[in-house]
Amino acid sequence: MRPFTTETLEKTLTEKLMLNFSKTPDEATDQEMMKACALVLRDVMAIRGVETRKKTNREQRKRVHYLSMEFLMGRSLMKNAYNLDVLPQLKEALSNLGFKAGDIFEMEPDAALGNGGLGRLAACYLDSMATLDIPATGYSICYDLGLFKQKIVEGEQVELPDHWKDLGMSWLVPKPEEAQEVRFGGTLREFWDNGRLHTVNENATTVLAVPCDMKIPGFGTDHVNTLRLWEPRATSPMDMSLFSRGEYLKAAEEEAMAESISKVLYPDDSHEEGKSLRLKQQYFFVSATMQSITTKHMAMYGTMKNFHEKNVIQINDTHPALVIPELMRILIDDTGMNWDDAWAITTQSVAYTNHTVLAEALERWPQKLMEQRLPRIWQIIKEISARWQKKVDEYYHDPGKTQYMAIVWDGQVRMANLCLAGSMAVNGVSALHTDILRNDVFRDACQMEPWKFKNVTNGIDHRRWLSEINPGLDSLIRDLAGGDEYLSDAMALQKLDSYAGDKSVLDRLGEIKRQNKEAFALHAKKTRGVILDPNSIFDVQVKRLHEYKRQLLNVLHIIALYQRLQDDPNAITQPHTFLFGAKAAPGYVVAKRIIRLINSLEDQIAHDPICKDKLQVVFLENYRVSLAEVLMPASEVSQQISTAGKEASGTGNMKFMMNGALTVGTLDGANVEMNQVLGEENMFLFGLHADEVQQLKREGYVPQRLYTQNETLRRCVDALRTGFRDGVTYEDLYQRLLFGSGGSAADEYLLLADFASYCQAEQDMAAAYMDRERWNRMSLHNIARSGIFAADRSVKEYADNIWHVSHR
Ligand code: 26W
Repeated sequence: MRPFTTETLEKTLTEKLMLNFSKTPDEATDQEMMKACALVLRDVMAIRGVETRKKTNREQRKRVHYLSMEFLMGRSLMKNAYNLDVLPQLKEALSNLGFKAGDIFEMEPDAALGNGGLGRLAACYLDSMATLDIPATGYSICYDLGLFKQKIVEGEQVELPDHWKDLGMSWLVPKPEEAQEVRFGGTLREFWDNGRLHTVNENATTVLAVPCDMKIPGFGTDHVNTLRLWEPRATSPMDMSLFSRGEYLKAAEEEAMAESISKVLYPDDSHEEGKSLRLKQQYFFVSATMQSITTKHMAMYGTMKNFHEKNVIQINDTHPALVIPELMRILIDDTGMNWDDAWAITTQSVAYTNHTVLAEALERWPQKLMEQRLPRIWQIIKEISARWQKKVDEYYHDPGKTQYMAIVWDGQVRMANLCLAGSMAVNGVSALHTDILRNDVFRDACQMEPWKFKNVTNGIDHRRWLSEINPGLDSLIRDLAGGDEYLSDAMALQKLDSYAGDKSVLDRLGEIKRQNKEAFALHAKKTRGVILDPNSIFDVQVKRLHEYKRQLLNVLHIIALYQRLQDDPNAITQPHTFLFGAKAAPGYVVAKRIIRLINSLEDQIAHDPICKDKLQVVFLENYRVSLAEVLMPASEVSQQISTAGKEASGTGNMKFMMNGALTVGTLDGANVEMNQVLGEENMFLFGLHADEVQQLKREGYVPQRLYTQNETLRRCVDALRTGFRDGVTYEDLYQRLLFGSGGSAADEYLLLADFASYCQAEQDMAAAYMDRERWNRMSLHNIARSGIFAADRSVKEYADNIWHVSHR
């Protein structure tokens, strides 16, 4: 049911402004209006949230608890208005009150409580879980600062703090009455009572965890779920007795210690950090979450024996893996259960999703740190480890396997192995990735317990990533594919396929893209002062900067094009704009150098008259959810060019596809499944396959040989050494490709091996672009067949095959 008409919305907004800011609409600022909108929608969601909870309780339904260190939510105003079915009414009401809806939406900061794919996936799944009427709660930390804001200063990335809460807080409701105490450090005391050994954690430092709840409305339903973000507080805020004894510095210190836990989001998505603060963050949110879940369960059922029947704990990578020992601790220490019963319940409650096979991203914690910071948890992990080791040993009788599968080994706790032991399900995020888990990374665990291993290919919220951000395309789809059916059934997009021969439809599709390109060009001019040419191909690579994602391969190809233009100014007939957007982890030196390089190249090409109206490179500063929302509808080429076997799935690839961009890509992650629905003829594939990559590495890969043999390649790579007109040279990147550096092998990610094949794919793509009708047809097929990449499909698979919860 639509909660407002334009008129009632106008009235309610006016009241809100009055009550909260003592202002009438004509006095209110855009900021105040944005807050008023948030508060008004929040009220509706609060009411529906209560109904949802009551219904769930009445029906005693199983609940999903989705734990993630990251939720990359982006903006919520337009999204919530959309899901509550009041978006047109809100726009009209704002306009009637003298505001521009677009300006109000622009006021909202992104809630960037995440790095990249893993965090955005969590946000998309929240939307689908609510839409499918699944009783689900997300849990994370209420970081004070989101992911850093990126500024480019003289070509280099500079990180600035992201104070998202100033305005972003409007969506959050603190629930101090549901606070939990989390204990760190201290000592253990054991004693016998009633024939049972008890363990108590004494002299621990306690930190209070206060939930801040954000409501998540579903689409086409009144179901409303919650994202619960934990905020740490010192247990005794500013102890007054300390004050009177003149020890207020100590009191302040305690408060600062507690609050440091939620200061920042770790900005690294590729390297395991091993820092004590991160361990504190993990245990803080995991312990608060488990206590909150079990307390509610006990209140409702009065027993923990049926916990696994009524709850499922989904963990987003290993970051929340401490739920396993934490649930054990609660079951054993707080409810007096024996080990075996507690283990049976735990291992039927927890499910683990893996999101990366990069060795350097697999979390390991120093045993010492665990022991000091979390003595009881460490004790439980030791016991889990010992029992798991025994099981493995009895199965394999192979010391090599025992070592590989060990949870505690060589002074370290390996979180992935803890998850394999303690979960009922382990899943990869694309068919290829799951194959690699089954046959390679987790091979031994999979042979021992094959039933645990599942695949759930990722998906995206197509209502946000298509309907909401691309109104032109949305209206074409409504005209061709049976109205708004596709919003709740993304497979309905398939109906577009039957228009492949309809010239007028293809023209309209081309026109929509053209308009989106113009809108993006306007945006780029306003925000960055760059002039884009809407007649050129918009060829886009946006994602975190990492060597395995091979932004550098893209750069090498652009250098090749540039050099070709030098030799023959008529070599390019089709103008080409290469757009990049990427944040580098602040400590990832090579990634930052690649950003510097892209900016040097942008500058070089911009100042070369030969390139005018032919070639342009643009580095888009501060890539984030809200920038992606204007960029995706305008994109024509999607660069998905990771070394095969390295990108677990990719989800940007799906956003491009849904908005009609064509993919230039390797057979990696979900590109493989895109290829299955599209065929070779609707994308531009290139490069080594995952097995060929492995084979080449085994045989011994010598990039210098390719460098010597391939003249074009040699000239590009040499250009790194020579540098550009800004006087910056890239000898370091040159060395890294040809000889390796910093402990990494020469051309670790096989750029040189895939170079020739990549250039060919780009050439085929540019040729296809010249035939507008053919291009638009390919684009139509991409949109039509993107339905399987809707998050609704993924979440249904989790619900049916892993969670065993009912859904709409
Ligand atoms: C410990 C540091 C750290 C932090 C985050 C290591 C690894 C991560 C994530 C697992 C990285 C990540 O975001 N992975 C991405 O997850 C997406 C959603 O499944 C996939 O689509 C991407 O392919 C994968 O790189």
